[in-house]
Amino acid sequence: MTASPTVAEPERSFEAAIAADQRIEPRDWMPDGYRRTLIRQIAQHAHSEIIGMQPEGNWLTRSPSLRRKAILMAKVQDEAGHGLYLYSATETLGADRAELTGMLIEGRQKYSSIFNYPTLTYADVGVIGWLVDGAAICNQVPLCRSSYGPYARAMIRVCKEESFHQRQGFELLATMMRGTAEQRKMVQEAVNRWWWPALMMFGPPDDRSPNSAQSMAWRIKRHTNDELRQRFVDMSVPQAEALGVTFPDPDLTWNAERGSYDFGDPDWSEFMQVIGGNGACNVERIANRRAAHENGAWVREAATAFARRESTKENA
Ligand code: FAQ
Repeated sequence: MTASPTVAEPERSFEAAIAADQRIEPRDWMPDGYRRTLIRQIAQHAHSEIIGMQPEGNWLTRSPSLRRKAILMAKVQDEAGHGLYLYSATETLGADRAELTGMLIEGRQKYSSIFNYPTLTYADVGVIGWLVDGAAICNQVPLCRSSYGPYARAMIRVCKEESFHQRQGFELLATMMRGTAEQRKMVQEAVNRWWWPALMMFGPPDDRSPNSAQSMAWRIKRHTNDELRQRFVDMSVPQAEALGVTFPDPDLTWNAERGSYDFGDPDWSEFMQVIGGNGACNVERIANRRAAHENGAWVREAATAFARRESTKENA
């Protein structure tokens, strides 16, 4: 990149690092907009992991066997861990975790649309693992190459764990598909309900995505929303065939010329409703998160008091 005489040295170094595909680290100078965009995206991602514990958590007490319960418990705990790494990544940018949680429960920051849909049957647990974690992996593997070091590094472990989640979902569904006609019907109905919301996880179409161009230029995002959505459709169709289920999209057809599947348009007005707070479960999800936050106040106060006492002892 040619250095402009009007651009100050720190900005030049930042632009050169981005152009050379190097990582930006917390101690490096960065434009305010870059910092703000990262805090927005990483905080929304962290909130999604934490709110995302609720739909599957709904089935913890009703898992059909001890094995399934242990697997589901481990998965839900992993999601909590992902939220914590991500909140830590926002702290390296100067954000305050308590403030971010405050913004979530006051509805001033978003979380993924997908977690505002209900989990009606046990097959939903399998479909969330297969399709929702599958979409999350598709979106997050490229984020392992995101330009901001702490975010990119957090994504490596997150993706490894999501990949276990995806396989457990597929294995659960494969087991149900080998079961009774009623179980197969339950799986197909769950796929029908989750397919379109899973496609919406990738965000609005590129021509209606206000943040994509700048995030791509800063190499925070490495692919556009539509590119990743297409990748997800292409990877999911053969998996659906292996399972013996279909997707509820009459326009889904192989396009030999493009070497990809053509597919229909999700209902973007539904997406706007859901991210505007009017999905089936938005109110319940936030009420639960708010209650957990309030019920945990004494734990945070006790931990803070303990840490203060220990540091006084050390300094004495
Ligand atoms: N839901 O201009 P763009 C998981 C918002 S983790 C809600 O395209 P951007 C693990 C967007 O924020 C799932 N809001 O935005 C798990 C923006 O609003 P703002 C979460 C959405 O940021 C599995 C506006 O629309 N993953 O599933 C959504 O460039 C199972 C305009 O959109 C991540 O967060 C949506 N789906 O691209 C856990 C990955 N889409 O802020 C439990 C990291 C868009 O201007 C169980 N994030 N919006 O008011 C990203 O890759 C990006 O932020 C996108 C959106 C691709 C989500």
